[in-house]
Amino acid sequence: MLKNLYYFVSDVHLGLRASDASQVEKRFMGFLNSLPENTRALYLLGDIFDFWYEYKYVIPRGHTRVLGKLAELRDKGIDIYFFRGNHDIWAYGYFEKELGIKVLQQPYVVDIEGQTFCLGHGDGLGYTPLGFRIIRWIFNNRVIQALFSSLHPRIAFSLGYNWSKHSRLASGGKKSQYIFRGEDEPIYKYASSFPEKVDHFIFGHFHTPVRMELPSGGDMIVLGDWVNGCEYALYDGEQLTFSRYEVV
Ligand SMILES: [Mn+2]
Repeated sequence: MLKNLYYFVSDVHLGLRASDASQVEKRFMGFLNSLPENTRALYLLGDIFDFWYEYKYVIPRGHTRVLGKLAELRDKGIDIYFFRGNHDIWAYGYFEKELGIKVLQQPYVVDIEGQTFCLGHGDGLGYTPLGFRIIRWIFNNRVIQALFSSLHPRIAFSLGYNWSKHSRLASGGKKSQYIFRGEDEPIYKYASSFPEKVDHFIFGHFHTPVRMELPSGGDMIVLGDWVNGCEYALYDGEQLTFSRYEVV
């Protein structure tokens, strides 16, 4: 009897303007095509798209192969879960209705075959500086979203792609917006002081592949991105492994 497999990825940043977007899509497609028959679920932990903005009747061009593949995986009975990242907050129902993907809210605590997982994109968990909280409020504000939706897509997407590029290059480093400060990182403190017993925390967002033991005895995986490393986590009902997808 084959084990059920559960995969976790984040920060693919499909459509990224600053690098070769088609290479990122190719790598991610290679990964999706490599998922074995006994895959039970795929968890997409945010920022799968570098900028996703969805209108009532219109979705962004591009990403065709990935969207088709996700639909195919769903049709084969594989569960797919999606967390909005800070680059793809604006998913309003297309993933659920068109692809049958379940959109989840972080922090999402779930028991998978006897072990407890806490999942999310990871931004805004734990201490968040005021500036970021204001941005998060603006991005999640319904009235501002409605105003943004009234812009012509040529303008809206030009703003979106510029924001996305800027946010990535903002605080140092061409590769990532973030420097992960290990145990000083608010997300580590968040996981360490989580009120429930959790075996595994898995987050994205920081573009820094790292696995840390927690004082509680559990552990925390921060996934990397698919522009650089292509990391994924895999749980087989017993072990949780953290690997790099090797392009074949
Ligand atoms: Mn992010």
